[in-house]
Amino acid sequence: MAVSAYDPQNIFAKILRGEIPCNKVFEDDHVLAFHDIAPQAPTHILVIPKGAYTSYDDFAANASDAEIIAYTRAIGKIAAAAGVVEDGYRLIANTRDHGRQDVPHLHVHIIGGKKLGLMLP
Ligand code: IU
Repeated sequence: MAVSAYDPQNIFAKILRGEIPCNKVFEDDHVLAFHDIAPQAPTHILVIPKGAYTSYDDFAANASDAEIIAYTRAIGKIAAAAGVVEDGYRLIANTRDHGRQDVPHLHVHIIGGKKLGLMLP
């Protein structure tokens, strides 16, 4: 499937450019993480790569190994720093239309801090 073009006006692109503020949790050369504006649980953090990737499939196909390693490691480090590792948490990457992705810049949700509901399709 062709990857849809990246929209540089999406809200996370604006956050990355500093045009819109965020409640930052973590940042390095490749990754930014911030608290979700509408948290669904006591811990609800969004982790995004700094590169212009619409979705996970785009990232997996087109990101460099360094970006992929940095992103993967950051998600684990951020979950640990948020204190959710011992009790457990959920990683979600809503993807494209059927996956109900609202913001077309790859983001992984780290959700935890309470016993979560079962996920239904
Ligand atoms: P989704 O996976 O694309 O559906 O999730 C988008 C998330 O981005 C959603 O949980 C929103 O609450 C969140 N969000 C945000 O944190 N800050 C914003 O300015 C906007 C959305 I717009």
